[in-house]
Amino acid sequence: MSEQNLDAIYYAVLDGNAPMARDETQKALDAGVTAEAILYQACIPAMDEVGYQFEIGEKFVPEMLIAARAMDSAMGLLRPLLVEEGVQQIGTVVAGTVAGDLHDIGKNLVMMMMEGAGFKIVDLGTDVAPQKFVEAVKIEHPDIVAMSALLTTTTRSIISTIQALEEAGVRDQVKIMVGGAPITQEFADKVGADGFAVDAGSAARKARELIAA
Ligand code: B1M
Repeated sequence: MSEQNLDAIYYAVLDGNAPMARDETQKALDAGVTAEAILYQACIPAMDEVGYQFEIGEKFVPEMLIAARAMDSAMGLLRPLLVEEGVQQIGTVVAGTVAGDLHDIGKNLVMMMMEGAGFKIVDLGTDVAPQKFVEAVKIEHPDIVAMSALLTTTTRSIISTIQALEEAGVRDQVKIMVGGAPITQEFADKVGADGFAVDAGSAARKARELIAA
């Protein structure tokens, strides 16, 4: 039964059918499938397939967008289940998708998992200019600045944001975490970030490690 549930969610997200994605997610939860299984075995693989079909010219930007909306409708049900409630706050994270980049699904997942790990999250949204990160650091005094980039071209914005933090004299007050599909450990090391993670679960673990260090 759970395989069938997961397949139905996968195809609902792939086809960009938001009501079906939500209904099938509810059915799967009622059938005892975990929120984590739905996220990692249906929703994320469906978005990967959307990306692949975009690459080979079988899907276009509007279809990516409606798939993202379908995933978001499933996330409406999964979000509260993935975030543990009542966790003691262990630090503050200022998070955003860097300048020029509008992708926010991955960032939102990362924030959700970090929130579940006990962090207060200050979400700056998408297309966040370097100066906006700087201002947020000055106002919020976070432990971590988390930057997400999904486009090869916007990895440059990570570099300019780190430069802006250095120029403002606040770089050493925070740990910097970077992530997103084009980001690697090698890139993180090269730009002088303190942490990198491949997915939302390991991002939350890394954030805890960074503030414990
Ligand atoms: Co875009 N897009 N897109 N897109 N899009 C990609 C990223 C792409 C790989 C598709 C492809 O060609 N296969 C490609 C980038 C190629 C490249 O540069 N290497 C691409 C492109 C080209 C574009 C446009 C340029 C298309 C165009 O207009 N011609 C355009 C750019 C707009 C802009 O940003 N300025 C564009 C637009 C869009 C939409 C707006 C239509 C939509 C985004 C909607 C939204 O986010 N609200 C969209 C989508 C949906 C995608 C794909 C299909 C899915 C992205 C996603 O949500 N994945 C994507 C293909 C793909 O990823 N397979 C694609 C699911 C999500 C859970 O994964 O975001 O990787 P991800 O996040 C993961 C990890 O990366 C990691 O953890 C997350 C959860 O596990 N992670 C971190 C992320 N941030 C982290 C931070 C951390 C640690 C880990 O620490 C701080």
